[in-house]
Amino acid sequence: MKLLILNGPNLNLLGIREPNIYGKETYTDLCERIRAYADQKGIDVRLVQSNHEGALVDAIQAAYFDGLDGIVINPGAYTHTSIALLDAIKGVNLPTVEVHISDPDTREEFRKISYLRAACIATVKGRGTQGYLE
Ligand code: CA2
Repeated sequence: MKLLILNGPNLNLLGIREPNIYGKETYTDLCERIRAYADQKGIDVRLVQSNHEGALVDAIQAAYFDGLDGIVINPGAYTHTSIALLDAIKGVNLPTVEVHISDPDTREEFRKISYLRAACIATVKGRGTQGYLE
């Protein structure tokens, strides 16, 4: 099994700012932890982070064209704005899980809407970076 683990804007800043919300682990630490866990499970992972909406769409499409089996996505703030990412996930029809480190439903009003949720088979939120492994 091969999965795309896709992270959106500013998630490369993990561990650098706002540790009270997003924890102390850096993006590099997170990637290493995901890779080690996936190795144990015999899962091959493609780890991608981008601050650009179009690059995230390209990564979703590449997962489809390259025959990957599913997607784990933390779309960052594009969660709350991006019909393009919703359409990309619907378009490739790969099983996709939405992950949020924090629980956006308990934060500001504008974080309560997820455009992507409708296209995802599950949402994991508020579990810290452990949520990626779940
Ligand atoms: O809780 C999550 O994982 C979010 O997807 C994170 C997004 C936020 O816009 C969503 O509402 C919820 C923000 C990611 C930014 O990450 C940072 C990490 C460290 C320092 C600054 C930003």
